[in-house]
Amino acid sequence: MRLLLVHPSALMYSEIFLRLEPLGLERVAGAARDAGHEVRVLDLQTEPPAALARAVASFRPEAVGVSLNYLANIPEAIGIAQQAKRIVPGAFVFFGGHSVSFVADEVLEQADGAVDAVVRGEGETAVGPLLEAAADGDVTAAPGVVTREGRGPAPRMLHSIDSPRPARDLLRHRRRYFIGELDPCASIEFTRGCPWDCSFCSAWTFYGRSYRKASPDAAAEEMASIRERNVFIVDDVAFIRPEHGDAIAAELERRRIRKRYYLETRADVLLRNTEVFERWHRLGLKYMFLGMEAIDAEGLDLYRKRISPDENFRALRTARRLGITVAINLIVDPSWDEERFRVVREFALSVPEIVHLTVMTPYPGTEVWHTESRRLTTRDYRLFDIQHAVVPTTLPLDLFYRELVRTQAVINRKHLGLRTALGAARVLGGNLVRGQTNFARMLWRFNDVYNPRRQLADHSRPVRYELPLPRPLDVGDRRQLYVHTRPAPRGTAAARRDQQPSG
Ligand code: B12
Ligand code: SF4
Repeated sequence: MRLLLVHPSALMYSEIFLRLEPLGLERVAGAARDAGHEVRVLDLQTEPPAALARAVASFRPEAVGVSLNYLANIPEAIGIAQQAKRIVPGAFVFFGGHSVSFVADEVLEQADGAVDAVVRGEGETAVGPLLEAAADGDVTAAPGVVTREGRGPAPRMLHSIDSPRPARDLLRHRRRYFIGELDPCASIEFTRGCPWDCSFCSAWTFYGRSYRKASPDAAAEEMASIRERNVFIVDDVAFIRPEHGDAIAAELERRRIRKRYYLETRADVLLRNTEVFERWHRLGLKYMFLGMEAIDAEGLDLYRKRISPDENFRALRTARRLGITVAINLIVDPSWDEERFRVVREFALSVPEIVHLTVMTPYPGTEVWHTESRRLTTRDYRLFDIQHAVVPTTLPLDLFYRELVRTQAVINRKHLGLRTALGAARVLGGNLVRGQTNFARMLWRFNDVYNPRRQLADHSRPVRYELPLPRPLDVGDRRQLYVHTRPAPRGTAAARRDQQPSG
């Protein structure tokens, strides 16, 4: 089949800091290609919206798949589906990805016939059977598939994440992916899933708390095949198992691969496995993202982070000692008042790290989605981007945004202070010489994008598609939140049920 895979455009607020390759979609493309299909990928993060109509009209795809990791992209994705159907009415249109897996039935209803199916869970195992079934005219029995007729069998999990390889060669503008000064930057996955269970996060519910590791040899082979000098490691928490991080490092050392790396981890993992981070620093690890979430014990307990403020601060000292630059994330609670914002500004100015702020947002697929007692003030998908308040704020909303942007601006200015600006100028010079302008543009765009009036005005846009309301759910039974559940032992009633249509 001719398959066109599409990634929606980037969310404005994230594009300031980074724009990364759509690794999940590339892996789905790799699996479809391995199954013998002719595949093209269109990434609207790096192409203008008009590229979609051109691609559909020239390629005449028989199937169009859209990646929906982000709730905020759902209205745009429905528009993509409608446009594809208008140009090629017979095309089979399907959605897949992290967020849409939690709201599949509702999105199918909202798309009103423009979307034929939604795939829940991992796409590599689903895409082959799905396209085969689509060619036969009935997809209802394909694993992980939801149609307006109901749900097919449970989604299947990849046994090993070593393959398929992401089809990186199908992306046309690889030089447009970057994160901060790592420009251009590719992405890679060493592990999949997270064993923790933070209440605001859906990484663990998507994979049913499972955790899989790529083999060190396959990880190093893939790294060797990456042309970019910079690599973002997408794992939710890097190097939970130090022996795995060490084994990959050993393979990279053996192959003499040197790149510059950016990764995400937890403070307790950094403290426990400091040696492996030290070794990776020697290999080129430059930046690390630590989801600290809160600066006090009360906040950390609230998010069930299972970590103490002391561990967080010790981790920062450790990273500084290793010479790794840290970006910290803090969750802004809509209940914050001016005093709370002031305390956070003071904290941000007192540490040398880069500080990011994200607004606490209950998402489908998270525990807080079902337990958060504050009512939603909006159900506009586009505002669920963790830069908008979607539950009542203690401050009037305009003041909340003023304080939020003021805090972000203070932090931004800190990073553009004289010493940093000189450092940035050096990096910029190097990047511009190599023709990389992503980082330069990002530095000057802050005030265009972060603007309290604009953020407030976003709440008054006409709303066409609304997020469904949370269903009451007993979160005592975790499996109810999962997209993937680990396969039940063979021969049991649960195993037989897994093979049956679930809708
Ligand atoms: C890397 C990453 C990013 C990258 C995105 C790179 C890109 N363009 O894809 C960056 C850093 C830019 C990013 C930004 C944001 N992210 Co992010 N991100 C992740 C992260 C850590 C890993 C994603 C990844 O690459 N995984 C590896 C690949 C192989 O898996 P995958 O993408 O999920 O793809 C698989 C399936 O989803 C599915 N699939 C995917 N696409 C398709 C398409 C089809 C057709 C099919 C059939 C299947 C399918 O199959 C794939 C293979 O199994 C996830 C957490 C997670 N564990 O998933 C959060 C996550 C997806 N991000 C999240 C959020 C909130 C954001 C931001 C809004 C805010 C922020 N500051 O983080 C921004 C907005 C991005 C935007 N739209 O512009 C949330 C999503 C919440 C939600 N419900 O919307 C997550 C779940 C983190 C979390 N724990 O809450 N993110
Ligand atoms: S926030 Fe991080 S540690 Fe917590 S469940 Fe999500 S990915 Fe895991």
